[in-house]
Amino acid sequence: MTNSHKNIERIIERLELLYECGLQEDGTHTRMAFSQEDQKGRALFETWCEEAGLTVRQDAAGNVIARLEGRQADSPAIIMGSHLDTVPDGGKFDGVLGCVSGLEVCQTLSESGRRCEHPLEVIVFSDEEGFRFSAGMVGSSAFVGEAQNMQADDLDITGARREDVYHNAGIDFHKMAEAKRSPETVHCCLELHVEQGGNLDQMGLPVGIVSSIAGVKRMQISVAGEANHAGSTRMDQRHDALVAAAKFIAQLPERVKTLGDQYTVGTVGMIHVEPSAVNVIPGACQFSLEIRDQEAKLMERLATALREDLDQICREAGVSYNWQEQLSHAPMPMHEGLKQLIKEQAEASSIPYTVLPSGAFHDSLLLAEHFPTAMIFVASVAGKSHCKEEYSRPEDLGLGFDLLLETVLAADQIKFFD
Ligand code: HGY
Ligand code: MN
Ligand code: MN
Repeated sequence: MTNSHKNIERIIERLELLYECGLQEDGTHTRMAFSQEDQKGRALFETWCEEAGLTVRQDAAGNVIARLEGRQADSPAIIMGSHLDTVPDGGKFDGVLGCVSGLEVCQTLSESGRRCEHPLEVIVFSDEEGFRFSAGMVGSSAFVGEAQNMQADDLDITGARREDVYHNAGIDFHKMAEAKRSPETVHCCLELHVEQGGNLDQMGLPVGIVSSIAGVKRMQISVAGEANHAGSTRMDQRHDALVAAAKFIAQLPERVKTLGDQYTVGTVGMIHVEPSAVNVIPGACQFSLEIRDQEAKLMERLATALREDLDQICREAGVSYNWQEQLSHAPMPMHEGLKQLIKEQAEASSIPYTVLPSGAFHDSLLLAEHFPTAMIFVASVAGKSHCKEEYSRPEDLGLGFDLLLETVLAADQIKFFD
């Protein structure tokens, strides 16, 4: 089966309709996890699934699970999962492509009267991005049975309590563990996703097969100094929390370069100063710190070195700090047998590809620890992502969809992935 023009048209139309669910008053587009906009997008997606003849349910972690039965009713499912929540003013493709393409696989097979042996499931994992509560992959963590460092009283970026936000989204915070999926009900997991980097675009390739997914460590760092008068406090009498934080942040790129390898990245994405007044020396400063790499030991070494840097900078500035780890996942290789299967389908369909690591994390990072899991990338033009300029060419989307469809059909013929 190869991609028909209709598939791509329907995929692109759905990407656009979901994008518009996130339209904000200021013209930006955001579907923050558990927000009205996120729920609007999920409801629209559920309607499409029902119209395509899939049964739809939500698990205890708010993951949407749309299922198309196979010939062998009680056999384990082939899962095509990703996410619909976005970062602030994110693009049209991140996460959404995997959900919409998974639905397109099911709809294409149904419309052509073809049924797989295995049931097919399209899963929308909740809160993959994690910018609301600073720790992502909430739905997939519960799905694989991995407890996250989450408390009912955690406050999100608007000051709302985690338990209340989840309750308003129909999720009982205290029952999320019930979402744990038993491995014998899963045949394999496949995620189609935009690369979110520029490698494929630079190589002029439409698709990639992911070798491994970078690990991630996310910390919330609070620096406490002394608020004081900006005019009457001499420079040598100050304990300025922002200056200490700024010193640490300014040296981050050099430290990552010195201690890391070609895949190591370090980012401070959020910062907050108190009392944040022009004539008051900052008494407190909180910022996020995130490091990623393809090698767990290197990430540990870098985190230790950065913590020592902060310790020294704060001692010299006469301020104190708190280093709180919020998210920590080791890098994960993708399943060898599934990667080989994707390669075979690409070669059989003469789809040019390369094998490459993922710098971004995905729900598949967690799925891969528990189920046979692989990812297919579609080229991101100029490598742009997590911004409105995110774009992938329709012809590349079509080849990505073809490869996903062919891989699902091939995986359906395999008895068991060890
Ligand atoms: O941050 C990430 O890597 C993913 O896009 N959530
Ligand atoms: Mn994503
Ligand atoms: Mn993302």
